[in-house]
Amino acid sequence: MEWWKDAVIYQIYPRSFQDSNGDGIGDIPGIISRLDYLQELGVDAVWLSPVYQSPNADNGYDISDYREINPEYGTMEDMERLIAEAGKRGIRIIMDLVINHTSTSHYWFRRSRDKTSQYADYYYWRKGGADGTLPNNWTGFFGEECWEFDPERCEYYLHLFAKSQADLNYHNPAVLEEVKDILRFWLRKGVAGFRCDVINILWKDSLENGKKQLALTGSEHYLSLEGTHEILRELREVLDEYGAFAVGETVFVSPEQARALCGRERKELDMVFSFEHMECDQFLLKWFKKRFRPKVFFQCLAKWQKELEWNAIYLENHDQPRSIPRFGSETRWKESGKLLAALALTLKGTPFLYQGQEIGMLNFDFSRMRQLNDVESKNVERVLRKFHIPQKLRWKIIARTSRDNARTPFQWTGEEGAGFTKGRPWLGINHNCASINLAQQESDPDSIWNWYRDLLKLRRDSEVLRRGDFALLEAGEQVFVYQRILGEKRLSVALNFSGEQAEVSCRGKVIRSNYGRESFDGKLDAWEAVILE
Ligand code: TEU
Ligand code: CA
Repeated sequence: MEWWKDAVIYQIYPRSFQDSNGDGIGDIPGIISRLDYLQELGVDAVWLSPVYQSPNADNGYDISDYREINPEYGTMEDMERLIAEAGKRGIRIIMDLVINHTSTSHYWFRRSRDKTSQYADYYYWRKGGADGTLPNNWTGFFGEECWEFDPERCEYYLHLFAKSQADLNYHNPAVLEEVKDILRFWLRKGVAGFRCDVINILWKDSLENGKKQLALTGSEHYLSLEGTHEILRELREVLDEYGAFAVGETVFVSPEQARALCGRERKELDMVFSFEHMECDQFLLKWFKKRFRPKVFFQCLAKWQKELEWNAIYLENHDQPRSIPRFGSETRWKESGKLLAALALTLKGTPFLYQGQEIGMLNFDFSRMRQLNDVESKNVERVLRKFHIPQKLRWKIIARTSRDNARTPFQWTGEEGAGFTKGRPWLGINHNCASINLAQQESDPDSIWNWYRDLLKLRRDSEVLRRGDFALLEAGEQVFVYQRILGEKRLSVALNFSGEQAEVSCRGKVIRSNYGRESFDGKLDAWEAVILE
């Protein structure tokens, strides 16, 4: 029945959504207390970033027990209550499935240190060279080496992410069987599906040296290989037992590779998060920013719209800086926030909204490293130091790219603690919460939040917006104009990504305008979005 094609999915980063007990950490009872809010906003499903037991080296993306809830977030009973309470409100729960690696605190890893144990081959263990060289020349995602020596086993283990995130060895069939059991465990509890973390790198074909590259040396040995497709087809069989859904986070994929991962006939994933549009303002790596050129962004989005039958649409998540300062304008916060909402909710595909996006939250206002938590930012700081990059430049690089930009607590109110916590928040709350907060926006009919709510309703009521084909009309330096077409029905969307007026050739009856205009003569104001019939 492909319910996800008509759905809008809301991502919750549990640590930062709602604290219920004053310890400064968001939790599951907190999420439950906000289900009415999500229903009012009008979303159909929630993707929960990981809530499993974890030592939190990477905030839950380092899992130490897939069948336990992190006590900071609550209990298994809380989780079951969340699934049930969400269900009562017509909201499905999607779990984050992190199966490329586990925490080194997982008992599989701990036992894997013993070469005679049944877990000995659950990970990639290798000897280094006699002269102290690492098993190969690969480099990891977090800007560091990806081999760590374990004194107990006297071997190195592979970790493409942080040191305490050891990559699982899918050459050992027992690993996949474990994963299938984990899927069943959660599907039996009633979750609707999974967001599959870095799912296109599961299979490593060999551990030979890679071709030297500026980043991710070795990646030709694991990016989107046939072995991964085979794993996904096995997982799909389990998902199908429950009619469950799967979206894959897929790094460095081309449209062709994406089709091979989520084409209907492939029986693997339902859709993928691609990254190309998120790379428009960077040069090789996210740490090297280049000027954002709307045209490049539009062309990229249009390309993916054309090349894929169905896309997962997103402008924000817990790994990316906020979208307004990035693709819009902080000085025209409200207009550009609404413009980005119009983009996210009128493309063809399943929109994923990230918590706080619906009230136009901005990047953090920290001023020093000490205020950050993100393991990636800390590693990069270390690497930049090693290369003697001066402090000022280091901070500049990290401040605009750090993942903590999206991880500051949700701004429910303008009070101290932002309605997020009565205690000391685990990560600093942005001082702009005095003006940017939900309470204010709920009471303001012209707010970004009310605009999101309105567009969500428009989408629910409009089959052409949900299912219609995409046709590009214009991808210019400032304007993005496209149509959604279903049979005789046709909607045009015109977006001006600039602070200057712009002209477009499409006309029609105004359905929505973020300037509240009633008729349209082809002239768009600064950061204006119009939807025409
Ligand atoms: O992200 C994978 C991933 O590609 C990002 O980490 C990306 O490399 C990075 O953000 C660039 O800055 C997933 C999760 O979304 C992320 O939160 C985890 O840290 C990572 O996997 C490891 O599990
Ligand atoms: Ca708490």
